[in-house]
Parts: sequence; structure tokens; C-alpha cells
Amino acid sequence: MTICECGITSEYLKEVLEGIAKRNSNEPEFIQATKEVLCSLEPVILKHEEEYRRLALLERIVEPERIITFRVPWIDDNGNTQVNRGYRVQFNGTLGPYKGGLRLHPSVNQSIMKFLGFEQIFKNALTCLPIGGGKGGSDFDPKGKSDMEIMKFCQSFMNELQKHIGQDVDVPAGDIGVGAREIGYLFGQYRRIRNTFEAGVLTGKGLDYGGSLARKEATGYGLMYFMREMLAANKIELRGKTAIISGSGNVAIYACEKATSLGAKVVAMSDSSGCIYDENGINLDVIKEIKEERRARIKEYLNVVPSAKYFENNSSTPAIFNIKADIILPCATQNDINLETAKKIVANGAIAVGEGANMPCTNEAIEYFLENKILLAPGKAANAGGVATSALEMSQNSMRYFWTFEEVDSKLEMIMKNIFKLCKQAAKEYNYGTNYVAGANIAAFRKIAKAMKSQGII
Ligand code: NDP
Ligand code: 2IT
Repeated sequence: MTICECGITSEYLKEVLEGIAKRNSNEPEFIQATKEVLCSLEPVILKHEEEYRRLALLERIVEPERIITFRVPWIDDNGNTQVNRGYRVQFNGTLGPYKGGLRLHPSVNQSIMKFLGFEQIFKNALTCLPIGGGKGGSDFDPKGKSDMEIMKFCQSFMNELQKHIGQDVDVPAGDIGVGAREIGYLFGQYRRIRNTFEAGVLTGKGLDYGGSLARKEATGYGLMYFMREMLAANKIELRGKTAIISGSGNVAIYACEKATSLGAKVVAMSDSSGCIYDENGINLDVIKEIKEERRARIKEYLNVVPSAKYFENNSSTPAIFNIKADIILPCATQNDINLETAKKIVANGAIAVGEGANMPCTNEAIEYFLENKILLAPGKAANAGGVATSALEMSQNSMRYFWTFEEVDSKLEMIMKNIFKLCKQAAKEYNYGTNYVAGANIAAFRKIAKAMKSQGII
């Protein structure tokens, strides 16, 4: 057992898990994320139980250094005042400035911000670049908003956020609902208030004012570099395999682009309404036009490719996961794949699952995949290419210079190969076999724990 409390023998770990459940009882996603990590760390904890208890290492790692919440008032196109809630969770700054995206989605709450911030600490450690873990966002819903409303919201959000960030302090970027457009408005407002061109304060910027080539592509490309490594280590070729990708946003689109260029055939993609199935392979130019340019629904794919099929979501299993494929790439949101969906995926004969999204599988689904020998690429490792390339954007900003697309992409590929190696080695060392979920958690934790010990009780 890896992510289930019932097998735990460490008294210290049991106490910590109980404490988390008690102190965060209204935060189910945060409890889920911490449980997944901590349970898989048991063999490491057993080796150092007395020391970790004395230093309250686990208690400190699950407690954010700081959570900032604030009011975000803005005026809509009808002249009405709207109020949203803004967040920034500065979770752990041991390895570098807090680093992590901003999510704009109506479902955003403290539990979701904290689970994302917690995941980010481990993910950022795996990149081996100097970045701590953080996350932020708001319950603002960008859907159906005009460009002017998006700008007003972003400006109001930054009026408050700017008090808490800086290129050596905390460096936000994009996540769900935040892309280059929003980062541009946020950056403009920061520059205006601070009267300084501090390029490294945000990443995912436009290419004409300090953004990095290949940042837009990085999460999706990185996911496929990781998948290729994981499959190769298990003597499986990506070329010739079929794939389905949930979502059709930034991560999904560039995962599709790289999967296709590496010889796989992506037959389905989705949005929150439903999925399209194209047995000839998705035409990504059509998806980009619908999603990146018009911000419309994926169903419109059928207007251009009438031979494709559309399936609406109408059960607890998103329609896309009923489609058979060798490789499953959840790239939309958390808890997309529950146990019931995992059972369908296994019954449909999938070989591997690659988490492009953060925590797209419930803990029960992860457990089921591992028991059924599905190769599972955990999000905190497999989708780390985005934040890694954000760190490369920060490097270029510090140098006041830039690298070519090929230079950034080759660094990304090297970083993803190294992350897979770390996961594989840690899994092997602790007899976890091909359980790269445990491998990722252990490799990241050891790095963070060592640095936290060096920096004393803070
Ligand atoms: P986008 O906003 O670009 O796209 C999100 C996609 O997921 C859309 O297609 C959206 O559909 C779909 N979706 C389906 N259900 C939901 C839901 N309940 N809530 C939100 N979205 C939903 O986001 P990204 O592609 O940037 O992010 C996708 C995932 O990848 C997230 O889990 C994010 O945390 C993770 N991630 C992102 C990174 C990045 O660099 N951007 C880096 C690492 C991880 P619809 O339009 O219908 O809402
Ligand atoms: O979840 C993530 O890693 C991101 N949304 C990207 C964060 C970043 O700072 O680039």
C-alpha cells in the first residue's frame, strides 16, 4: 500500500495524518494531497522517525509559511461592482522564492489553493532549480467575460498582490484561466504601481516583453518527454500508440502537439462540457483556432471536421474516459479520474496514464492503477516542465538576455529526463518497483527535508 493510511506502522506518521485531518477538516483536496505524499514516504520516515519528530519536520512541511487572502473589487461592463476573493499561498520558500501559478476559476477556495501549493513544493524540488512552492488565484470566472472585464479584474487583483510578490520573493505565473493575456495585464499593473521593470516578477510573459520562448509549450511538451522516458524504461515505444487527452487548454494542446510529433495518435480531447473523438487523429490547428483564438466550445470541432463525434458529459465519468486508448493523459483539472473511471480505463486496456493536470486522479484511482500495473506518471513530476521553464524564464530575465526556442526546449528535455531518473532511482532504492508516484514523492521530500534541516526551525 502506498497512499492508504491502513498500512501505516509509523506512530509519528499516524499522528501527523490525524492532525492534518483534524486541523483542516473543511479542506478535502488538501487532505487528499498531503495523504498521498505522506503515506508513500513511510519507509523514509521510519528511517528517521525520532529526528523528524524532534524537528516537527512533517508538521512544518504541511503548514504554509503564509496565506494571504484579499478582496478583489472590480466594475463590470454594465457598471455594476463585483467582488471576488483573491489568494496567495506562500507554502515553502526553503529552496528559493515561492513559485507557482495563479488559477482563475469559480471553484477556487482555500483547500484547492493549499493542495496546489503543497504539490508545487515537491514539483519544484524535482526540477532541481532554485524555486520554492506557492500558488494563488481567485474564484473569479473568466468564462463569458469581455477583454475589458478581464483587464479590470487583473488590475484590481494586482493592486493587492503586488504587496506580497517580487522577483526574489514570490513569482506567480499562469494556471487554469490564466495565460499570456492575463499575465500581460498583471505585469502592466505591477510595473505601474512599482514604477520598475522587474521582468522576473511574473513568468509566462509575452515574448515581446521578457517572456521565454517555449514556455507556452513547456508543460505539454515536458509531459510527453517524461512519458517517453517512462515508457522506454519499461521497454515500450510511444510511437504508434493511441492517446486521449482530457482538457483542451494550454497543457492539453501542447501535449497533443508533442505526442503527435513523437508518433502517437491523439484520438480525443475535451472541455468541461464534453469530448470530441476523431479516429483519424485530432487536427490540432482546428483546436487551437477554437480554444486559443475564439475561446469557444470544443463541440465546434464538428463544424470543421464533420466525421468526428461529440459526446456530452452526463455521468460521474467524463465522457472522454469511455474512449479506448493506450495512453491516457488527464490535462484538465483535479479529481477527473475517480475509482469508477479508473476501472473503466483499466478494463479498456490502457498501458499508461500521464498526469498533465495537478492531482487529476483520486487516491483510490491511483491505488487501483498501481495494483493493475498501469504505468503512472505522477503530476508533480510529469507536469513539472512548465514551472521548470518558468525558472528558465527567470534566469533569462536576470541575464537580460534570451535563449532560442531550441536552447530552451533542449534544456527542458534534459530536465524532464533527469526528473524521471530521480523518480526511478528513488522507487528502486525503496523497493517500490515501477511505482513512480512514490519515487517522485521520496526524491522530492529528501531534497526539501535536507534543506529544511540546514535552515533550522523556521
Ligand atoms: P487552461 O485554463 O488552459 O485549460 C483548462 C482545461 O481544462 C480547459 O479545457 C477546461 O475546460 C478544462 N476543464 C474541465 N473541467 C474543468 C474544471 N472543472 N475546472 C477547470 N477546468 C476544467 O488550463 P491549463 O491547461 O493551464 O491547466 C490544466 C491543468 O494543468 C490544471 O490542473 C493545471 O493546474 C495544470 N498545470 C498547468 C500548468 C501550466 O503551465 N499551465 C503547469 C502544470 C500543471 P473549460 O474551458 O470547459 O473550462
Ligand atoms: O502547476 C504548475 O506548475 C503551474 N501552473 C505552472 C507554475 C509556474 O510557475 O510556471
